[in-house]
Amino acid sequence: TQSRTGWFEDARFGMFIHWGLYSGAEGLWKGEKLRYLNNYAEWIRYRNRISKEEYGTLAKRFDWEQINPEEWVLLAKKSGMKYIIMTAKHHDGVAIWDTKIGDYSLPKLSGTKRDVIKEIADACRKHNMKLGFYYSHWIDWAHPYAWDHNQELTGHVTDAQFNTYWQEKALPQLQELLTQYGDIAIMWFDMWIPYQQTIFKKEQLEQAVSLIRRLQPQCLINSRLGLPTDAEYVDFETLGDNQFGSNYVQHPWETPGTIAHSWGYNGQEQEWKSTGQLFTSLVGNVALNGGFTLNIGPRANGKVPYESISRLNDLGTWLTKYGES
Ligand code: JFZ
Repeated sequence: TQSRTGWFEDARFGMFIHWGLYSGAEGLWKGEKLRYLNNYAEWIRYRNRISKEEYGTLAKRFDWEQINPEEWVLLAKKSGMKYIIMTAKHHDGVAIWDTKIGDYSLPKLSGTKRDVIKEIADACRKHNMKLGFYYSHWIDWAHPYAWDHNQELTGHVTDAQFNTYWQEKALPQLQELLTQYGDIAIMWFDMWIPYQQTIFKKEQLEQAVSLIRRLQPQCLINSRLGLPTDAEYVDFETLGDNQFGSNYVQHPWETPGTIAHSWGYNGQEQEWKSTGQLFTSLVGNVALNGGFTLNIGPRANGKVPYESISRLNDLGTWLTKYGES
C-alpha cells in the first residue's frame, strides 16, 4: 500500500527498548526491593519515593565503555523485527538524548558526550531498520508541573501549570526529537485513558499532532496520545499491554509486550515468558490483523539479559526459516 501506514501493516513485529536511569537501579534502591510486588522496575523512582537529586546519581552506574546501541539494532534484525521503539523519555522525565531543555538528561547527569538516541538512529539507518521514539508526554516526575498520578512527588498541578510544562518542556523536546535524528517512523505516546479523563485539553494534544505532521509527515502516531482512536490523526491503535487482540480489527494496531514482567531491567525479575507464549502473542496478533512490539530492558551497561536474547533467537530462527524475509 502507498498509505503512510503501509509499511507498518506489513511489519507486524518490532522491538521495544526500555532503557533509562531506572536501568541502573535494577529494581533495587539502597538494598530495598521495588515497593509493591508486581510493579515495574522503571517505576522505581515513584514507588520508592526517591528524590530527583538522588535518582540522578544513578547516571554514575552507566558503563559507557560497553554501551553500544548498534547491538540492539542487530539483535532486532536477527530476531525478524522490522522496527524499534526506543524510550527517549520515560515517566521519570529524564531525556536519554542531549536535550537543550533543562539539565536533567542522561548525558548531562553522567557527564558523557555520548548521545544514545543519535547512536541508535545512526545504527538504524545503517541497518535499514525503522526507528520510533517512546515519549512520556503525560507523566513526568522530573517537572514540577507535569502529571504525577496521585501527585505525591510533584504536588497538585493546575491546568495553567500543566500547560507550562507542555509548552516549555514537552513540545520543545518533541521538536528536538523530530529534527535532530533523521527520519522518525513512529512517535509512541503512553496515556492509556482518554484525554477527557486527564488534565490534557484536546488543543494541547492537537499541537503535538501538528508538530509531528509538519516536521515528519510520514511519522506514525499511536492511539495512546489520548485522542479518539477513530480520529484521522491516529495512525495505529495500541491495545492493552501483554494482551493479545481478541477480535479482528480493521485498522492498524499492535500490542506492546515484555519478555519479562518489568519493561525496564529488573535484577529481581522472576517472571520470564516462555518462547511459546511470545509466539502465541505474535501469531495471535498477526492473525487478527495486528502487530506485536516486544520489549527488551538492557542493563545500564547496555547488555541485554541472556533470558531475552535466547527467546529472541528462538523467534528469529523460526521467522527466518518460515517467514517472508
Ligand atoms: C505503561 C508504562 O507505565 C510502563 O512503564 C511501560 O512503559 C508500558 C509500555 O506502558 O504501562 C502500562 C500502560 C497501560 C497498560 C498497562 C501498563 N494497560 O493498558 O494495560
